[in-house]
Amino acid sequence: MCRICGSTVGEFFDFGRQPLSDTFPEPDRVDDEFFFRLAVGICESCAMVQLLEEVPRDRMFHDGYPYHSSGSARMREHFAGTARRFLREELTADDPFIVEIGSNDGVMLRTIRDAGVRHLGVEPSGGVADLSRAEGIRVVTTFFEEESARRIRAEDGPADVIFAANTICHIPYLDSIFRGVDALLAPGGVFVFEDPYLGDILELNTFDQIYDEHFYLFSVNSVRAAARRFGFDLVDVQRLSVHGGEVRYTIARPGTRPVTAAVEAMIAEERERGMLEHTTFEQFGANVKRICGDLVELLRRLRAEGKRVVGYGATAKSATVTNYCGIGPDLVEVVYDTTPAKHGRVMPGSHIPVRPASGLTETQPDYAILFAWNHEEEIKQKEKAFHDAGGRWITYVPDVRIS
Ligand code: DWN
Ligand code: SAH
Repeated sequence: MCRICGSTVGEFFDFGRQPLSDTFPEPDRVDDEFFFRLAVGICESCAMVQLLEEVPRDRMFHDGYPYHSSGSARMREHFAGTARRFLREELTADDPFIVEIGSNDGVMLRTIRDAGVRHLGVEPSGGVADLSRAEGIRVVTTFFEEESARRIRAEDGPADVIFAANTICHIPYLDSIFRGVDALLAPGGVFVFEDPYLGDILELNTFDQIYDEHFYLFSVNSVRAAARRFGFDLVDVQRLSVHGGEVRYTIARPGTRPVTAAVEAMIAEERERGMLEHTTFEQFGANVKRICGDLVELLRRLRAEGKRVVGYGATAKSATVTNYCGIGPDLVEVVYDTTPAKHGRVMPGSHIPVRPASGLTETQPDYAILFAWNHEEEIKQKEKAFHDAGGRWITYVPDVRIS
């Protein structure tokens, strides 16, 4: 049943039993991993693409949540720019107030703090929330939902901007989110969120964007329908190139802001591209199987030739690739990553060891699969020595290739 409108959800791909994508077990604790059925479908009525099974939120977002948003220079720049735009265009009233849902380690709010503007991060994962607090950012360690939003409104007053990046698509209970936004948002305020775009996922075959935390894969069409259903207008959309292609949605109370032409234009484009037709999703499923087949074939061949293959970037996304395609330590001996919290642990489900990124050039393997393909430019530049010494990158987006 659709989490937004209650209609039937037509399943189009089943990845089978999958682990939590951001839980990296200690090597001797792999027996108590949590698994669920990762399957994805589209609502026959409102076209919202969503998972069929929901993982309880406290299993995913807790004190040990390992993802640190500030780990990428490009993302730090992206969010500094986002904050500057809010400061320039939205936070211009007397004593403005901005709330961020899923503020993580403070990657966006840092710039707001520097400007001396009133702010609050709402972040349930205690570890990353503490990191931002240590930098003087104001954060409450809790889930954003109707109740917490009402509390914030009572204590801090209305928010001129409510922002969320890569977070709203993680939240199945959008009804409660919108009721919370309704309680907290100033009459002329905006609710802005950005998430991976279904159009880009279909075009680039980035099936690894599908994992436990990504409950929804948004399109402009489905977000407009959801906003309307919960009493808001989708007033603007903007494409972003980060994380493999995203859309930033601007939502306001009905009639308070003009709707830009971009909204209708993108919906028309989605219709033309067949983003409402079942055959499009069947084709996507066929592409997923082909890419996995090609990748495993390549890895087996390299293995047979005696080559050393590693992974780079212990991303949440790579949990789907390794576990669905069946890639274990026999094919990829180690995954290198810059996140201290992931070091000495093993990858979810596949149990490939995770080690510090310095190992790439120290051990100089023959090939590295770029699991963090969304940070390709930054990583290839940083790890230039690997390539210069003859190392080669393997990618699987949008097809399996050695570069
Ligand atoms: O939606 C989400 C996004 C924003 O972040 C969350 N559900 C979880 C997480 O997803 P992800 O793990 O797929 O995100 P990234 O940004 O692709 O992860 C990059 C990984 O690669 C991190 O573990 C850090 C690592 N890394 C590295 O080793 N060297 C990253 C860079 C930039 C590097 O140079
Ligand atoms: N905004 C950051 C973090 C994205 S990761 C970025 O774009 O890089 C997703 C974040 O959402 C995690 O830090 C997680 O703890 C948080 N989150 C999940 N459910 C939430 C909720 N209901 N309210 C607030 N944050 C939530």
